[in-house]
Amino acid sequence: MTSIRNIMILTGAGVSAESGIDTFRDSGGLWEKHRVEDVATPEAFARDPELVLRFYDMRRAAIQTKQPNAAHAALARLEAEWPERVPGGTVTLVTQNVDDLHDRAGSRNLIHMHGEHLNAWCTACDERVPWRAPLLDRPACPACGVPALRPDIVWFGEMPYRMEDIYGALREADLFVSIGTSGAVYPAAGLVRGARDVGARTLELNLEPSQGSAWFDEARHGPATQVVPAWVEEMLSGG
Ligand code: BJW
Repeated sequence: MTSIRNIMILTGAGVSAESGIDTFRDSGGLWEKHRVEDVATPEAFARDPELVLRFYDMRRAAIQTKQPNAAHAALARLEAEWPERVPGGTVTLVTQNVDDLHDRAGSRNLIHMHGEHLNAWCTACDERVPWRAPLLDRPACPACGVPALRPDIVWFGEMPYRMEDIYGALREADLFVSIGTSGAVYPAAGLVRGARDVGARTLELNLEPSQGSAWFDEARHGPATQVVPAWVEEMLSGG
């Protein structure tokens, strides 16, 4: 454990499940109720913008009623306290989640690789603006005045955000931890192999084995609100 200095953590929908936010691929998850091709591609938005905007307006409103859970809190605590345990050590949190629960729990070295529900992106002037209200009524962009705002969400076929920063942090990582993700969506699902290539240890914390489980040195299975705080406590106590 003492040889670990830099930690990279990848989170997915499972970390927010116990806050009451639907996952995508579990039974009862979002993709059982909505076809991916109808709501999460640029082609879907071009074909039926009202359907897509309504889907995201509903989810943007819903996340504002949810609260961070013990797993989000534990990861924020790890980021704050890790440099006291290992001087110069860093914790980089990369989330696929588009909710703001890591932000609200206090994580700061945080990358939202698939975008954020609480931003809107203007396709006319390319500005990203904080946004909490519906988009269905096509409001004007506060920056340029054109009614061309879309959800600031990375849809299938679009490039995830800040990949250079993510690969940069991965190259420096001594430990890679994947939490609450099915390992079904790339390039996020490939990060564990990148971590192995640079010699980092790899750990999966998930409710059940993910699609990429075989790539991890170690896996611990259970609800995020239990396994994540327990792991963080272990790291900070030097276990
Ligand atoms: C718990 C729990 C609890 C439950 N405690 N755990 C063929 C092969 C390979 C790749 C491709 C391919 N065809 C197309 C592609 C590329 C495509 C892709 O990966 N497709 C796959 C489906 C095959 N990827 C893309 O298009 C991406 N862009 C891209 O590749 O650009 C080119 C590029 C090239 C080179 C470098 C870089 C880029 C973009 C992907 C965008 C994904 N967007 C979404 C939708 C966002 C919109 C929205 O929110 O509506 O992001 S998809 C959706 O899946 C969302 C999530 O972030 C993402 C990952 O899901 P996640 O988080 O893993 O959730 P689940 O539900 O799958 O899993 C939850 C897990 O939690 C489960 O394991 C549970 O067991 C567990 N769990 N409760 C702990 N209490």
